[in-house]
Amino acid sequence: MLTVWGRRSSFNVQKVMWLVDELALPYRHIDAGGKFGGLDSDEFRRMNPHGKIPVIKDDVVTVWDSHAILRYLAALHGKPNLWRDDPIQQAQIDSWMNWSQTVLQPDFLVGIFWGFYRTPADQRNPVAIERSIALCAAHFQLLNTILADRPFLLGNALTVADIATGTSLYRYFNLDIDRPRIPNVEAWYQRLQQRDGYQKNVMVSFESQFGRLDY
Ligand SMILES: N[C@@H](CCC(=O)N[C@@H](CS)C(=O)NCC(=O)O)C(=O)O
Repeated sequence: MLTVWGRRSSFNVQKVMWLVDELALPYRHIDAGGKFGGLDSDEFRRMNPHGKIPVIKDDVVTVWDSHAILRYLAALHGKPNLWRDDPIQQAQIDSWMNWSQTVLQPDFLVGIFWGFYRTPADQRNPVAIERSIALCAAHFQLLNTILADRPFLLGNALTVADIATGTSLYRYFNLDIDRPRIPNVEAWYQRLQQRDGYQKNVMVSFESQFGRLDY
């Protein structure tokens, strides 16, 4: 049986929960982090020495870091649709996953979601926020180009690349910020919103995080 630790309001936990539901895996969910705490206990630190969520454990192994978890679960349960045996196709998925974790997430989650939405108005850095908004506009315009001839990032079907990257869309489209015209990204967002796993795990109100820097 799979166990997933992490509060459902966490963006990184949402990705994992979405995949778990796409795979229709039976699981036990344990709230941890934020108001639930528990990340500093010896037991939790033995699972993730960094004391962060998400963490998963199955009958064989404990895995921490959302993208390591996505790769592990998809490799085990998600072939041939969400994950691929062919290293060439796998590398395409991986490229988007890395881009989304190392480029999009810092500019969107840190720069806009934390820098603008979660930071109290009198503590915001308007120059840094404007820069992040411009960087994200460029990122989403690039995605708009990629999605011009395909419904999902890698082609005709959802892969883990869409899960890693598409989790940002709910927040991006629901923040009060300027966005460029990106109809192909909007159409992709519509497609993702039709999926039960996206509705249940990603389309989660984040209002309680407004102007609040603590977890
Ligand atoms: N790179 C890690 C980041 C993990 C991380 O920073 N998790 C945050 C939540 S998104 C956390 O544990 N924060 C402490 C808390 O929620 O109490 C991943 O993708 O899993």
